[in-house]
Amino acid sequence: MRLSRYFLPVLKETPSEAQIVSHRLMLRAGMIKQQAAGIYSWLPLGFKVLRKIEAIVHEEQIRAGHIPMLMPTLQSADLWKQSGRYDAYGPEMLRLTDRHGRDMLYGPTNEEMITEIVGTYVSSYKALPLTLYHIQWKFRDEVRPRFGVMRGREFYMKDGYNFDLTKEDALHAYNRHLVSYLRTYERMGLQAIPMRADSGPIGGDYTHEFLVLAETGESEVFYDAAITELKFGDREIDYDNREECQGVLEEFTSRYARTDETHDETAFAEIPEDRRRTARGIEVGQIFYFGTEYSEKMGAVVQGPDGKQVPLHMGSHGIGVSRLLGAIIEASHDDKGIIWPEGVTPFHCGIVNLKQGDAAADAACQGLYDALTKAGLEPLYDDRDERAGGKFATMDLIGLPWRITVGPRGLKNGVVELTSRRTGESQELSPEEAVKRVIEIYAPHHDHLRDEQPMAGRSFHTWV
Ligand code: P5A
Repeated sequence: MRLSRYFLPVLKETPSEAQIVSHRLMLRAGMIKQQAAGIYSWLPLGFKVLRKIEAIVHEEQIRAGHIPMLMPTLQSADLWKQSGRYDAYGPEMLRLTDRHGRDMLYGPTNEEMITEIVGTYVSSYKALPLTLYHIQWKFRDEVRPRFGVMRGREFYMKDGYNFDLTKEDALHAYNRHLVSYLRTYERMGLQAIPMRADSGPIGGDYTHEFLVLAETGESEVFYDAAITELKFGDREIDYDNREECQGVLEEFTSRYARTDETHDETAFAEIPEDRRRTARGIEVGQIFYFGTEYSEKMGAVVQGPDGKQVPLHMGSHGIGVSRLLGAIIEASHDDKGIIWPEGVTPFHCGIVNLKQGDAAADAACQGLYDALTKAGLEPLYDDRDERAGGKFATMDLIGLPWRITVGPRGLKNGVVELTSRRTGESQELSPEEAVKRVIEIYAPHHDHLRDEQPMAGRSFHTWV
């Protein structure tokens, strides 16, 4: 993309309504625009990151064997009357009436609808295990929408639902989700710690929240610092292997880590004092196992191996896809702007032309642009006729992790400069070497840069 042809309405002023850094930076970098309290338009740059995050979520869900689908945003109130949550949900539910006077609502979550779907089509245990998910807009009429996309009213969520014959099978689904979530967040450059949580209105005995530590987080958390040493890394997991998934769950939940709702002072006091931490965190996901409550109410009953009719064991699992943009920025920025992790960056590399109109500089920039594009990467070429300082400030603000700077002086010596946004370190390289280096940097994030088939036949079609 050439910046002169893009739509990137960056703001010079710091917007006064934004209280936390991620909200400020998203507004300043021209990623979002507020349309009403807690409701945003996703401008091109923000939309691009949203799609990258969504693509990672899809890939990791599909890797774990979960099946994508799409349910509507509007739901019939009848479903919720059946589960008993129509009244229980209270003023957070946005209720509407259609022209025929039918009660409708904008879905805050989809337990009822998916259970009704599965109840309609699945009649035998032979169709199990089954985990369906979608990524869809939700609406919760929050009392205090704030912090931009972090606590919106309209927000984008991945929500998945498992259907199993037995509690044991459903707990394997729970473990599988925990493992796939660890992998998902790490690919986005985030450490999200699973913490024992309270199940709230969803109900059930088993639940973990995933928290990203950040001073601006809305949740108070208590944990053993040893947990932050754990890394999922690039281990290959066989998601069908129960012991393996259980093992990862045990490893990542072996240390004390709880939200304030489940905090236990006595257990906390047993952690050596130098490892005891009280901090704040951003909840980027939550998983639940809640048994047969919904399946009994919504009629998701199947014939078991012994011919008897049994209600299905269920769980639900959510990732705050739009909230993740805020969480990533809270975890990765400096006083100049955002620093995107390579896994989610909207463009892979900025190209800054120090002297637009200089024949050699223009040609070198175009050459870099073409070479990176041909390799399957997306550069953002600042081809505007602006002074260098302004171009650097924009690149720093929007946070591309790598920048190639091209100027007539360097070109005389056959070099351009490759700069890391994170460390600020620069290297002088020939244009060819710079391209090679950028490809190497992104190779771990893109199958095609490693000459490999993308997850043979299982990759979600991405169009970012
Ligand atoms: C699990 C999936 C559920 O709704 N039902 C289906 C379960 N869980 S949850 O914890 O309530 O939400 C899942 C994740 O969605 C994000 N989230 C939000 N993001 C932005 N603005 C909001 N107002 C908001 N509310 C929830 C969180 O990341 C949460 O973990």
